[in-house]
Amino acid sequence: TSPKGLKLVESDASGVNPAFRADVLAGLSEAQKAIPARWFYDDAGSQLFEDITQLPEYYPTRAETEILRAQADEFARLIGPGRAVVEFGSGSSVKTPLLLSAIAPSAYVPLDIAGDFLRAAAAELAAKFPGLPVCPVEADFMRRVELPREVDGLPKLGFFPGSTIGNMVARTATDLLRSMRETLGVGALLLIGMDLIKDEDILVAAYDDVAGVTARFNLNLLARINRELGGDIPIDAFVHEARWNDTYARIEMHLVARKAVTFTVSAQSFAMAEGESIHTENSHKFTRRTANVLLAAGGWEPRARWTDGEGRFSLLLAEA
Ligand code: AVI
Repeated sequence: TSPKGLKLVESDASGVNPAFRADVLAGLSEAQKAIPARWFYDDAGSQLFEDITQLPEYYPTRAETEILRAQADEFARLIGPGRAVVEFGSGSSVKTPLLLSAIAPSAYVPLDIAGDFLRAAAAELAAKFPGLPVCPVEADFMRRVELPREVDGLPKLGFFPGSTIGNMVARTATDLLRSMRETLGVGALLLIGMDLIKDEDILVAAYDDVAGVTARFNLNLLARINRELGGDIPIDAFVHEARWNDTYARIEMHLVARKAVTFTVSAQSFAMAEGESIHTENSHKFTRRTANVLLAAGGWEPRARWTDGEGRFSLLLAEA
């Protein structure tokens, strides 16, 4: 499945997703060409992302899962039983059960824009937790979401693992945190994953693995553009690059042209010089302070924080 609500599934009568076309055409027309990362997640891209989470270099998934296993007693103590857990995204088959087993919630509400993944993940979860009301809601959680009647009056816990917040620039991340607060209400808690700043070599390797899976994930975007938007981008002319941007404390993924290229997408022509890139993803990394500042800007008061044994990744608990 795709991570946390990053998948959009819509198409017009001709089978083209108009939002995808608009983002690609606008992004390729900018001085620094850029395409939003949410378009990575077609079927092939979602599978490649699953493969990334298993790579030796890609530590975030393992580190966050380690925290969820190790801190179950602490979650139970600080969060307590009886909350409605509202997960932003369809949920993961490993992380979500760990949280639910730790805190004994009274309902589980996964929110996702992609209804097919949502229903499949909700059914799997319901089978694992007989007796727990599971109420999936198909919605874009970048805006306030109306929660189902079943959870009216229950205290809420928002869950947003994976450091997907890091794929957003600060302004978008702040807007999302504010929307989450509106969705969950005052007094709600939020358990959110944020990846940490560390040695640049470790970060770059996590986004440029030796097996080349992340390169395939990045290049798959060009294949998707060619297939879905009638493009003729010469994919072989591009190479994957992961760069550390120290100003914004983020890993950036780019697709760099190895030579001068011209191509068309949806009948529009584009030219790129040798060495010019298409910026395809940001993955921001945090410190304890920058994580807290971001939470506070979004209307959330930091309450607790956990890291894995090697201090690579953090899970934060905050209160609205
Ligand atoms: C989904 N997201 C948190 C991943 C990340 O680490 O930023 C996406 C990813 N891109 C390349 N590898 C993983």
